[in-house]
Amino acid sequence: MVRYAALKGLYDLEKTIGCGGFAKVKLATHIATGEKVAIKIMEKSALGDDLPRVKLEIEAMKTLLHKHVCRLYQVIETESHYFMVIEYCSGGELFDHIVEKNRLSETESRKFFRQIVSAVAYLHSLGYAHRDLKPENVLLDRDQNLKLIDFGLCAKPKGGMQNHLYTSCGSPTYAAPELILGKKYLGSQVDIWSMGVLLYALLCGFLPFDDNSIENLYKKILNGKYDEPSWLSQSSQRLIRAMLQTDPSKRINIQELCYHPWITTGFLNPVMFTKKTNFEKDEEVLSTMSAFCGDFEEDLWRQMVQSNRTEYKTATYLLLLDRKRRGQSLRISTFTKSQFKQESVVKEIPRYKGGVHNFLTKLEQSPGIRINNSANPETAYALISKTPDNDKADANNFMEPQLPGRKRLRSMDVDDTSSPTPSKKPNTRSKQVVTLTPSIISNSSTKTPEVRTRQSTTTPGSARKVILGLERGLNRVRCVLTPKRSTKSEIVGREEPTVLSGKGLCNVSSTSSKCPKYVLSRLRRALQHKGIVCRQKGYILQGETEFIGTELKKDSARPFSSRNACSFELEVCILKDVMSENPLVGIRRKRLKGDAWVYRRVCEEVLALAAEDISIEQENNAESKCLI
Ligand code: 6BB
Repeated sequence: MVRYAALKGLYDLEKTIGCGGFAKVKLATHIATGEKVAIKIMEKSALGDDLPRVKLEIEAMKTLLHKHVCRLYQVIETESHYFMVIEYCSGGELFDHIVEKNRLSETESRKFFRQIVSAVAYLHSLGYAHRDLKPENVLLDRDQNLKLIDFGLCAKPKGGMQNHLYTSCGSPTYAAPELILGKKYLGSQVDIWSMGVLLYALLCGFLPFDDNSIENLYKKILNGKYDEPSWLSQSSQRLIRAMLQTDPSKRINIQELCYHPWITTGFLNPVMFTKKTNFEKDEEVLSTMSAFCGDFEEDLWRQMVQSNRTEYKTATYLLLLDRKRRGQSLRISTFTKSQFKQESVVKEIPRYKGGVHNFLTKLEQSPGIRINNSANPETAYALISKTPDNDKADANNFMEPQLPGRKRLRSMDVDDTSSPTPSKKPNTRSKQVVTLTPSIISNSSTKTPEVRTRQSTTTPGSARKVILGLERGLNRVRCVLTPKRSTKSEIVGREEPTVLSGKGLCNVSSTSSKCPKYVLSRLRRALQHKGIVCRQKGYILQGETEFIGTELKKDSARPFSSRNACSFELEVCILKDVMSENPLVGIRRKRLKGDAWVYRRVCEEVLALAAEDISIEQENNAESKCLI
């Protein structure tokens, strides 16, 4: 694993959750608070012409403070890297939530869509256009609230949002006609179009404009014609039509959207937001930090405001603020005391050549290792009145300062399952529950020709039932099972398949076969049949579809991504269900890179093809062929 000196003592890095272009996103623990964060890591040497875009992304995320925009806690710039420490969203992508449910009800769609409208109205009010709005860029937090991510393509037109932009970028399926035509366009108007596609995807479970050929996809978008499935209410249809107007001047604008009857139904009030850009001053959090690091509250506050999200202290303050909002105790690990001291000593903030604060300069002055200062009389114990709770906290090197006369928040977090122990081994196998059923698109009236063919001709009903029926069964039992993976599962290229149960059963389709090797061979055959190159590691097949998309590159911005490129993993595993005695053989899927909808379609097709074979095996009662 790559170790980054700049993060040492501050963040414990865990697994990679996203990777693309020049950036990767890793899960991490903020050591001082024990809170989970996401860290976007960008290597400067790989940025090239994209450097101004990264700077804009950082500037935007520093400015934007909204409940439904993923919060930036800290930026660390070193000579070689940028590290953006961002809010953790344990619920994963909205995209997976849609796939899991096939499509969302109007009520749930409205709840989510109001949050998106609120975030986008806020961005626009501050002069920013997102330009890459899609369900993959909307994450869910632990409370099922949406958070917008990826401001890597955002724009802040000089002179305000009424000024035109010229760069074609974003994802083709969400791109407005004026973008495809390469015309000048207004950022606010292309965002509204993408939101129309997004709302359609929420309510329908598929895209309004879709095609394997990028040329046909563009034709469909320019034509502006899409199917309106029968389950869409009149009001939903009207709103989608207002957003998917090919003529941008006729498209609904963000103010009208906030007040649209579909948006206000059941809520009475329109979507609203406050235009703030400064985080609030919370005396309790400040005094907790002041008690911990010995700085005066006012000095601390000034440092945090002036340093503009470059300090570890600011990240700690913001994470403690989040804990307080959730009703959790304010605690700081004594392990990090030396880091805070270091920041207090450096009064003049050193600046890196490029103008962004250089955190490494300070780290080079520090010992660079985590020191347990709990024995120091100035530190933890002088500030904490000893209680059984505090003893417990000390065991984890966390302190919960208690100042005289100050009301203390709950001392123990009943619902706090994240480990506050910095040294504790992270859970490297957390997954989201996603059910990918071959039937998703069969309900739709907007099937692509290819999908229609597969369903009507290539996949016999029995084969589809083999996967589909069992998946439904899995949905039922998923919640009551205990998460458990066999220890062998961590071994790469293992000889035995991974055993999954409970929470591990997400993104998993069950099969009717009892023989993992047989399923593996059928999967390999299906991938081969589809012309997908794959690599095998034990029971894992890694497939990659080729890049055949057209790229529209203008200026220095990221072009439309190649439409058909995606890489993914299919793993044959054993499904253990406490409700039934017999284990099943399942297929777990995971998107590694590329377009989410392409991934979904490829998986559907490969699984359907493999299911055909498996159902034949079942009919022939061919379990005895298990030694293939
Ligand atoms: C972020 C995140 C924040 O993720 C691949 C790209 C925040 C991701 C997260 C999660 C799942 C589980 C736990 C945490 C800012 N920018 C990008 C981010 C990008 C990846 C999202 C998932 N798909 N929390 N999480 F997504």
